[in-house]
Amino acid sequence: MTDKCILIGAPVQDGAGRLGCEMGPSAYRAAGLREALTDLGFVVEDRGNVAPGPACDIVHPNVAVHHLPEFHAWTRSLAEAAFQASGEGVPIFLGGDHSLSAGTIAGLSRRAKAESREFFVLWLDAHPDFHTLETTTSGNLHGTPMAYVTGQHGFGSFMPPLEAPVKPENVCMIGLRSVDPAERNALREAGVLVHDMRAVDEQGIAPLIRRFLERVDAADGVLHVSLDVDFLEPAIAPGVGTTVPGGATFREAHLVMEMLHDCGAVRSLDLVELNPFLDERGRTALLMVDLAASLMGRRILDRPTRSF
Ligand code: 5AB
Ligand code: MN
Ligand code: MN
Ligand code: MN
Repeated sequence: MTDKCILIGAPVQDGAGRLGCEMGPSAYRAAGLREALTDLGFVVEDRGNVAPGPACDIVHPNVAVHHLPEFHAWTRSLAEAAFQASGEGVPIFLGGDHSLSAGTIAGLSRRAKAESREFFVLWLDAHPDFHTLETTTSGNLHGTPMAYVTGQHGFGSFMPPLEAPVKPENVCMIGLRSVDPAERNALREAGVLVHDMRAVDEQGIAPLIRRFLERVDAADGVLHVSLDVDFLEPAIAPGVGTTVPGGATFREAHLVMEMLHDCGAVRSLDLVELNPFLDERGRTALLMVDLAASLMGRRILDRPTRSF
């Protein structure tokens, strides 16, 4: 990893079904993300918040779909911001709902291609977010970014073209416990590597992560990590609109982050779906900052004492 971290706020909330994610970037700043990274020895540059690109008129025949023009506009500007920043340091995207990953991953994958590196994504989430514009029934576009970036059917005339679609077999999803039937079929057909919560319970999270990281290493690949707050057990991370019981524990989540740090392949990170309006005295924001610090190299024994 380089010694430079670039913080990029992505106050996106139109992809979610309720308001509040727009406040996410401010909450991460208030929770001390910059300070945590500075303490680790990084040079931290906070680029402030990205603004969406110009809006255009697009309407999809699926009447459930809402805020498609905004999704398009954010995807364009975030893809550009991600492409630029990933050439200069380790970008950390402060969400914002998960629709922002359509943009960040599109830009990061373009960067990897420009550098002739194999690109991988680790998706830590209760949900696969693998709906197409046709299959979503909620119409909430935070349920679609992985389908978009892997070039699934039907985004072509509605969304910015992808310069470098992500290979579905280079995506590993861990923590899933809420998958819609259309997503289940599409994931299987596309060949995405999926580990649901049952796999975590039966096999332990470490072997699942290790196997994937070995593949990244064998390909000398670069890895992007997309961390949805709802990957975590709601009891420790209540500040999210889409809680699903049975999430990753504090210890599992930290272990994943520490293994990711040790592998040395992580080049970028999304912190998504934090809804500060639903949080309790900032504890979810603080936990996400803590996890980001673990990923960037903080050892668990070095964590400052803090009660959650
Ligand atoms: B999140 C659901 N599959 O499409 C849908 O939180 C949930 O970014 C999507 O993972 C959850 O609305 C999106 C039911
Ligand atoms: Mn998600
Ligand atoms: Mn989710
Ligand atoms: Mn969510």
